Amino acid sequence: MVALSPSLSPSVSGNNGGVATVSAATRLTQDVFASARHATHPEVLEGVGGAIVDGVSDADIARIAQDPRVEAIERPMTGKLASIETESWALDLLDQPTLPLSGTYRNPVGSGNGVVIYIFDTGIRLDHAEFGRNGRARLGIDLVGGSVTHACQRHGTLSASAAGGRTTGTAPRAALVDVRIFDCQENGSLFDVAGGVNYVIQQKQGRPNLPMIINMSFMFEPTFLRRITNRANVIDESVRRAVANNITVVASAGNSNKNACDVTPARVREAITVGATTITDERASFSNFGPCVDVFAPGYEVLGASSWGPVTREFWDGTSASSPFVAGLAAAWLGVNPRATPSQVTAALLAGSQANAVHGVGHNPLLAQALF
Ligand SMILES: [Ca+2]
Repeated sequence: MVALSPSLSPSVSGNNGGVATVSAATRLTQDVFASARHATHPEVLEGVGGAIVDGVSDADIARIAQDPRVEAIERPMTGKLASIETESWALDLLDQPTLPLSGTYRNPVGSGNGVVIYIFDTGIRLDHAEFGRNGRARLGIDLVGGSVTHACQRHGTLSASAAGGRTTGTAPRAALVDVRIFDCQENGSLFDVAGGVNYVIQQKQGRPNLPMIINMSFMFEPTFLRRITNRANVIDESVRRAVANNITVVASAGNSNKNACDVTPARVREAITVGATTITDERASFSNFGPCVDVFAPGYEVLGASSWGPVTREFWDGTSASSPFVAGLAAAWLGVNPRATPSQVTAALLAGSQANAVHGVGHNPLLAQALF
């Protein structure tokens, strides 16, 4: 990924997208890469002011880095899905401030009706009973391609169910849209994250009054091949673009038992970043932590929809589960307050959370609640 200077790349300086903007960025990209012999067909990434180029040698990178129009060169990355293996004690907990569990769960008012949650993941098994028979879950865009069977990888279906599953999710009336950016082997790229965000922004611009949320249950560790300026990572920038377009973004803290500020999208201030807890309100041992985590939610041995069958459910672990639980809670509130901005959604969610409820956390021991 080569990031071009904003002043020279009109696509990064505003939301004026469209054909003219893309053309200008394309010409600039081709010009910058004219000296790299093997850099063929640079693919301009709309909105982030950069381009993806294959076949660039180290010598070419050194030369391109000298170009004053180039801000940064970023290494292609493979992200990690924020899940591990493994009842729904999780919903039970989310409607009450403290233990012990009551054995019951009351859905929030509206249950996310009228809100769209975009699931950036491995794909959703759309015909699963947890999503109903009436198309509450649908395919938005598949950036991976190939011979797709959305049952090839369970992560996306599990994530979708934590957000909007009929018996397993926090917003069982929300619309769920599959944005497939990870393949069956859990490989995903920062470019596809950016592409997915561009897709959702287009949807928002087409229907500006329709409340939208993106769930990102994954984690990337950003690295730059060469950083000329303090230019942000592509994912950081994509999340900020989404929020600037009035789309709430909820992200998993990640499962590395380390500071969430070291990974993206967890570290992005504009996103709602969610860590994982256990049935005893402890931080899950794998959950990332630190000041970049806004709130915690259940993420250990929680029940979700399984992609292996149309009615199958299974247990799973990870901040990948915690994040869509909170995305669903945000959807429920947004459904009742459809004109709210992402910062208002965040404020409402945090205000509704239970303080000092999570053990083993230095910072922000808030536990998400469906109390609004
Ligand atoms: Ca309960």
